[in-house]
Amino acid sequence: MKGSGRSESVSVQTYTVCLRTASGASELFCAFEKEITQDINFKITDIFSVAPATCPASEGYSLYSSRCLKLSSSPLTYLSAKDHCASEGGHLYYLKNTYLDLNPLALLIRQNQFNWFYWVGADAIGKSRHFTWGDGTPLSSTSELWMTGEPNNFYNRGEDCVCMKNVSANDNICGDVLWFVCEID
Ligand SMILES: [Ca+2]
Repeated sequence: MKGSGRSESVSVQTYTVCLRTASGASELFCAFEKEITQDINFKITDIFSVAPATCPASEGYSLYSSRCLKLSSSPLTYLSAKDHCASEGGHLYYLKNTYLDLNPLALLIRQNQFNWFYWVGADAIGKSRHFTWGDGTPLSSTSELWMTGEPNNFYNRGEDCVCMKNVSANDNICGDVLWFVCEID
């Protein structure tokens, strides 16, 4: 109907558009937009940011710096932990951006007074020691995320899965039974 005639009545629709930043931050940048149907131009009338207000409570997730995270209630192997997060509609936690992703994890660790190894969502299974996060983003062996001396594939025993202690990473054998952190986006 756009531009189809002067005699048309002008209708105004107001709606909200949200964009997730490419870096993976959970904060959404939103804009109210108005569209006047006789005018193909959109007018942005306000810009603001919003964070998710709640997490799916039934699954035990809580907000940590605007991220819906959960520390597991029991330990599992890496692949079982990965499946467990997926069964809840989430994934093992990714740390693709140290600046953005460490703080929510640090909060979770501190608030749960947790001080042991836990799985996050990166591995090199079938990838010849090239670690990637679950969405395919590479985790460089020179990343500042690793503990000093890691990843070391200790005794060449096939340390193809990534666990953390506090907020530093270690390559570890995937069959170890560890706690883990899931995130729901
Ligand atoms: Ca190691």
